[in-house]
Amino acid sequence: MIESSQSRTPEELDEEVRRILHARTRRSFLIGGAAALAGVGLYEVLYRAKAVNELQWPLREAHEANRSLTNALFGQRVLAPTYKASEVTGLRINGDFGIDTGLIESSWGLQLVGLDRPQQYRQFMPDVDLWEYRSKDDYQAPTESQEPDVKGKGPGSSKAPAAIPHMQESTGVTASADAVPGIVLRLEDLKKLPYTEQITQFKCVEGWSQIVRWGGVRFSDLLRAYPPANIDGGPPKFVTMETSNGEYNASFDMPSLMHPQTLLCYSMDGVPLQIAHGAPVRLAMPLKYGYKQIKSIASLTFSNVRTPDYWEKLGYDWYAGL
Ligand SMILES: Nc1nc2c(c(=O)[nH]1)N[C@H]1C(S)=C(S)[C@@H](COP(=O)(O)O)O[C@H]1N2
Ligand SMILES: [Mo]
Repeated sequence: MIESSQSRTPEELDEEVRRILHARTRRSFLIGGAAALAGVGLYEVLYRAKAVNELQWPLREAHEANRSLTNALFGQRVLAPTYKASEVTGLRINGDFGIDTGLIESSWGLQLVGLDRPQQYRQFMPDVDLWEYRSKDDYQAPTESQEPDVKGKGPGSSKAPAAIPHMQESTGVTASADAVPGIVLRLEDLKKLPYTEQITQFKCVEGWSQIVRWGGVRFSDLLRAYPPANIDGGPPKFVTMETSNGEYNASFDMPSLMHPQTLLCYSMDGVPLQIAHGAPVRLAMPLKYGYKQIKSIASLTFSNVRTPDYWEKLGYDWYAGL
């Protein structure tokens, strides 16, 4: 199913799969054998094993081994297959953790934390935590007579007041000690970056898959425009993405994000993304399962610390490669 973008033949890849699988099988066999000799069953080994993020370590090890297998074989050299427009099936809606169905999209901003010299950008905020995501659910519609003057919309305007981003003005007031400096990008900022479309298969770990036409910005293009600061003398190793209320999150290694098919999407089928699909911006990452493709992204933090994902904490694989 996976096309190699480099020059190895399918036979050569097969051979490499066999070699790596063979090495792994021998290793698992040795571990199993040692357990048998010790007079305890594998179940017991699992049962006694200390849980690492809710998953007994031997199972976690298997996940990690899968990761090295995937990496060793394909790394970032392969592309997920792409499809024709006529093959698009659309995407069902699945998972609403952290999604505010009443989000006023014009109040949305993407917080970037860990950039190189964030002060150089006009979107700099001394504390990005102060960004306010507004929701229609919180919004009290004014009565006709009390309609306030908002941004030139005088009384009698038939429309609700336009949402105004609540960017705190930097008045020179010293930021508090736990302030998180960064920049906040608006959708318009993302739309200024190169636009990429791709039609790829979306796979949920529950066992369904659909063909989706995504549009947005390659993560690598975002990074070129807004490069991260080095950490400990090198580029950061991980990125954590979160919804505005922190209810859903996912973290990624940098190579997975730099893959040319990793998109920060704001359109589906050529039209703006629906809220339930993660508007204004969600991730599309066709080489990983759906649960890594976080919807309604509000913040993106560069770090050398790998934060546990929403689903990883519940026992799922962190890497989640197909
Ligand atoms: N914020 C958020 N993102 C999320 C989820 C969620 O519950 N909340 N579910 C994940 C899972 S398990 C899947 S399969 C996909 C579903 O995306 P869709 O609703 O656009 O099909 O979103 C992923 N991203
Ligand atoms: Mo999923």
